[in-house]
Amino acid sequence: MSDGSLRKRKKQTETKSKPQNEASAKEPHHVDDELEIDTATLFRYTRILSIPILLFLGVFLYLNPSALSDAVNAFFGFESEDRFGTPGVSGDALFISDVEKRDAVVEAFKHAWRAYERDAMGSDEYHPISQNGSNLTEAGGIGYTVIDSIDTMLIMGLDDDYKRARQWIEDKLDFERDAEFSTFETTIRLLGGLLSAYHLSGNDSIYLDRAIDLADRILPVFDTQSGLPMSQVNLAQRKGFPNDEYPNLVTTAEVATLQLEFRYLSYLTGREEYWTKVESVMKTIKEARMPHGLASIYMDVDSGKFVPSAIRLGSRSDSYYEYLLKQYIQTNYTERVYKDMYDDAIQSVHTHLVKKSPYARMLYTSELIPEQHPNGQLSWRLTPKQDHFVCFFGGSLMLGSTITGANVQPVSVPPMKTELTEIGSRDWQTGTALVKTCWDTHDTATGLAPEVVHFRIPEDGMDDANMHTPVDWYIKGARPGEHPPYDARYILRPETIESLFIAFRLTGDVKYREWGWSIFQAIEKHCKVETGGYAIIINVDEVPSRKEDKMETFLMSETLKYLYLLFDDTNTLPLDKYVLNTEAHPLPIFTPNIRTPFVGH
Ligand code: DMJ
Repeated sequence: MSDGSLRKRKKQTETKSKPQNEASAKEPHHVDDELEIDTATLFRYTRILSIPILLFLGVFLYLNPSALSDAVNAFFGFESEDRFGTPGVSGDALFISDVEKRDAVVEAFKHAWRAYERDAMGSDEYHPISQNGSNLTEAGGIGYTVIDSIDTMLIMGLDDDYKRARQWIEDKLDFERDAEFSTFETTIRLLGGLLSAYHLSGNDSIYLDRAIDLADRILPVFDTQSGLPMSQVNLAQRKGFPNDEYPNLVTTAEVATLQLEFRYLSYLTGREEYWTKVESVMKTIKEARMPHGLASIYMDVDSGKFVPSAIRLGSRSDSYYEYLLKQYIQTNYTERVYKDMYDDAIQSVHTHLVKKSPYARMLYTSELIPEQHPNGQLSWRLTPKQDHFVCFFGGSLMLGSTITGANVQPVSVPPMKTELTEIGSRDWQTGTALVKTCWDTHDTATGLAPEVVHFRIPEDGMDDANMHTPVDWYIKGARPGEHPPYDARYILRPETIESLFIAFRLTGDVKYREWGWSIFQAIEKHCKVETGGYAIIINVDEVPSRKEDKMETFLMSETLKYLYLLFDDTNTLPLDKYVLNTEAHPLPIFTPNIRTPFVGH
């Protein structure tokens, strides 16, 4: 813009000077006089013009008191007094796609999808090194990869790939499989994927028909004493089964992360049972509230109570927190009960789990591990362990603060401090700090973050262990020259990138794009399989990296989708119109047309 106005100004000067030169050719002795007159005229005009300009500026600053300080802060990169973050740098980037980077992400998606299509079309999972597919059970595939990827193709505008994938769904998809599948995974990846494809394709009925077929096969899992769903479902028998590993128990994330999908299906079909079954789970969870307000990772499927087990934001409870907020958003903020449950849970997280590392003061969330004493008493041991899963939480907190913690709607980008309540402001700051921590855990040899990190605490005994004492965080059990522990791997997970996408949308701060780009490049460098696809790496601190022969389906449904959205402009899937399920399948926000018993007033 400034180039254009400079060019314009130069042109005006040239046009003006022309008659002057003509005049001076005729009357060379009056050149100085004319110049003096011109200068005087110019001075007079400037004085006249300056009055309305100053008036205009005065009114503008009166109406936008922070405009001047914002400009200064943006120039020097200071945090504004009135706002969170540094607008200006920021704001403009929001509406401009970074086309080159966005297209690079599309190329990566094509590299993944087309290899899968070439070697394993229709198989549930893909193994890029052996160029093979495999199914989750011996009963045959259920379209795990195809359905999880199809909305990303629609969003990226990959029409030909999309048509072939749709054709596969029309011709080959079959849920009549006599085997047990995870209730949670089948819902978030398949039901979520089908519903999203239905909406994004402009209501192509094939997806809704398949979604209804699948949901009806899953519904019997809710037929338990407590109404909490069983972990496994046999799709052909239409029957729920417990998990072999922990019969009678269900995980909190699994039971509390089915709601967005079944509620949207209920909205589309008018069938209340989809709604009431998943809503009754939330009612059970609300009634089971423990005194500290936190959720353990396991619940008893008969009693509907929490059982003493780890408390954390990571695996087996992560998306419980995510869906509390998203259920409130999904129904257009009409169900107050979810706001209350969310605020209550987040307060407890702040009270009990949010901690800082000793040196760089990195903010993280700890775990609480229950310990049963011989006298029967239960105590909780704080463990400074943070799963990669937790990295969804920074972005989620930021989003929550602009909704449940806002005084006005919508808040500015980034929010003005006066627009957030005290709680909202706390969540915003915790959220941005957690996003930064997750980014900082990419400080590894590959630039990729491990599956699990531990933070230093005074009593960890690490100082005596060896010469290379970690400063703030470390990968537990990782020793040079030895086989890496499970925690050291990067399995193409999306959580940090998901938070970067949300943080960018809410702030417009380009640093989130820069961090995302750096992670994308690391994936390209260390996980890409030249013949096609991407693979897990078993140690983020080892270069060249060693790969494992698996490409998780969430690479195409989440990781690459979030990267694409990070570099695209805000018109694609605006956050005030869509809520993304935990597998990054976008579902539209709607106002519910049924009134249910669980209104929570
Ligand atoms: C995804 O399947 C979902 O995001 C789920 O909620 C947990 N995490 C994996 C990806 O890491």
